[in-house]
Amino acid sequence: MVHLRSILAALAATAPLASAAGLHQAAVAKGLKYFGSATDNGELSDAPYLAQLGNTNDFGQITPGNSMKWDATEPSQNSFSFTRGDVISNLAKTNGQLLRCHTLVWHSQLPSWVSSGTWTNATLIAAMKNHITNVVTHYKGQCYAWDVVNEALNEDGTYRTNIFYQTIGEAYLPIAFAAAAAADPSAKLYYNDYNIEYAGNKANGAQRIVKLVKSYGAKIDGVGSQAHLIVGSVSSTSNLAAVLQSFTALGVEVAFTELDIRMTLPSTAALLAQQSTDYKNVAAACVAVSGCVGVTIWDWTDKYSWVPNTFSGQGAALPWDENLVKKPAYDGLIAGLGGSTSTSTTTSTTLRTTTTTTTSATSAPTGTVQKWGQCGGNGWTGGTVCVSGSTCTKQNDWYSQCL
Ligand code: 9MR
Repeated sequence: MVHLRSILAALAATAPLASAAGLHQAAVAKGLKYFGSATDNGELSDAPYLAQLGNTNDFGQITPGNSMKWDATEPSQNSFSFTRGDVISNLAKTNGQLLRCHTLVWHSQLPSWVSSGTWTNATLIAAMKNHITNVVTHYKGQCYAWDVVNEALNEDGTYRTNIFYQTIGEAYLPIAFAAAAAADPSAKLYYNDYNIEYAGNKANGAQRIVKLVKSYGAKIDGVGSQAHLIVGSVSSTSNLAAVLQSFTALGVEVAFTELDIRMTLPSTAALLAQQSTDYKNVAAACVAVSGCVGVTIWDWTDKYSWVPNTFSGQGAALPWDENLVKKPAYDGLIAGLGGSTSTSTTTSTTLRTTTTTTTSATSAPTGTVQKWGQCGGNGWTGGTVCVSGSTCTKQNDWYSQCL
């Protein structure tokens, strides 16, 4: 893996600039499997939205935001509905994109027949296995990965109290993974959670889950770090990478699975510039870790972000604005993925904004690199001179950072 990543990076360094014309292309040039986006049925009647979602220069992978969840797929016991999920799996096929399937066991968007049912250990295990077996079998061979269990942890790293934990205990996790593996042996099976981007109790809890599943002899292939982040509060690339490495050290791959970086509205040039830097740091962290396979943003335009509905007064969390116009965050992602922002301009569609006053916040490929920015590493073609007050510091063969 390490060798493949460095070979790909070396190839990318000598490849024509056009090889990094978009987010997915830049990601693949660095040895990642994909850059992708969440989406769902309600948005697909929006023609300009659909066109950009299918732009595989930017998106080589999609995730259904809602339509494969338990309430959508098994609204009443043993009665399955795959209509809306199939729309997304078929779209992935039509577009030639990888599909991340989301999610099998979660306390939320759980129909009340499960959450408020009367269960014994045996009956809930049977119902959970029946759900997993039916859904995973239906999509067998189509999912690059399944988020098997989602958000099982409290912030302090203890298990969240949900119907599964209350009734079955922690064994529900390995039982779920084993059922998914039996139904589709080729899908990568992930534990997925938020606030595990930073070292601490919750990230430790996710590591404990990886070990637990393995200790039962069940298969777990990955940890999904959702990365619902806040502008100005995103840690450095090296810190983000170190946490990813704490998972890969356990023999699993990692991905940023639901990335968005929200701000308190209204958005300003300064906030957009900071957001661009934050996006760059997240993307660069995935590039820096050989077991990090991809980055998925939780939809690509502010028009369809979940953030304003959940966090009052916050939003503007995605790299495209509500008018489907690219924000500085797009160039930040390209820079973090080691691509060329100038190339993205030459190949951009009409969705691209023509002027922006805030791009100076993203490190120009050959200019001075800001503090925390990438300044070297195998395949790096960007700037190598740090702004005064910071020094280019090697983190690993693929990543040096102005610190
Ligand atoms: O994007 C999803 C949104 O449309 C739903 O209203 C919401 C309901 O909980 O779920 C959103 O997706 C969540 C994902 O499934 C798990 N991690 C948190 C995401 C944002 O809430």
